[in-house]
Amino acid sequence: MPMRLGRDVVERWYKNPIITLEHVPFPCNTVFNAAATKMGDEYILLLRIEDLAGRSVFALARSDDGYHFTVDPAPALEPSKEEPFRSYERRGIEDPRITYLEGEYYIMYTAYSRYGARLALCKTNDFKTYERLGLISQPDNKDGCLFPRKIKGRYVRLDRPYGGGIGNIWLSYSDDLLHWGDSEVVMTTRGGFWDTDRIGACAPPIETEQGWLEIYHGVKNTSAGPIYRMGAALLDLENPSKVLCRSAVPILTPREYYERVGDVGNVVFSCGAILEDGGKLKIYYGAADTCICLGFADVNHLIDRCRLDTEGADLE
Ligand code: BMA
Repeated sequence: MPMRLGRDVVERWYKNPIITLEHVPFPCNTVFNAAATKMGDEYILLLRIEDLAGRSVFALARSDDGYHFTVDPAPALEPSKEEPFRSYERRGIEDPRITYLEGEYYIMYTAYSRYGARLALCKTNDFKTYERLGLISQPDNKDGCLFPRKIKGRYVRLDRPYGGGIGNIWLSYSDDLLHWGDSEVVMTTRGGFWDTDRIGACAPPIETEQGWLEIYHGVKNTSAGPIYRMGAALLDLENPSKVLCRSAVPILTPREYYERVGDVGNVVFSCGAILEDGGKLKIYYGAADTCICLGFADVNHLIDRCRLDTEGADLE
């Protein structure tokens, strides 16, 4: 097992951060939590950008190598001016996740308003024009992401309803991507662990022969505020509400200055990862709600980590 003691499983790129305010060609406060995908050979990040007024919008960044990105001159998506979206996006659109499904890029994001956070869905096939499809949850729900294929004939999503004051990861099914049900809890917080207070999906699930690999974030509240870390779990391919194994230790924890210090310190928060040939993952993550970073992990190594940690562990 090539895990080095005291190190994170995810390896940071030595040139982190990869996108900061200086890369954004229009005035804004911060750039963080980006969705990631590839369109042909082009790497695409949909960045969450908080404007000077404090409201989040999305902007596109493009790259031909996955390391060096150029941000488009204007936002790609802003809070809608048309109902029914207008009422529910007035405080911004946040934390997008992109899933390539049946020939289209679906973007699930958090619509934020005085009524709370709820999930919304939009699609594009060229990252030039976008079609909002619907508001697909009630509040309070966030961290939604679509699986990249139907399972047993239905679409599936992970999400994070806030029930009983606890944020756990749930799963729901749909026939049309707009109406969701048959909801079940998938993973819960673990008392005393690094993910003791809240958890939520990061990147959309990645299909492997062994199961769906899900990278998720976990929160531990401390006397100095929350710490956001990342972990991994493997879900059953045909019954994804079944957790096969789960990392006991975080795969990434805030340690570097750019993860410790920013608008919200001690945060690593991913909304997207890209699987490269050979099983290497490029994980894009927001650091301290202030910049975007890149980390690498081998898919099999992450799965080994989950399996090793689960042997003998008491998973709630
Ligand atoms: C979560 C989300 C993320 C953010 C994190 C840390 O609730 O709002 O967008 O990165 O808090 O502030």
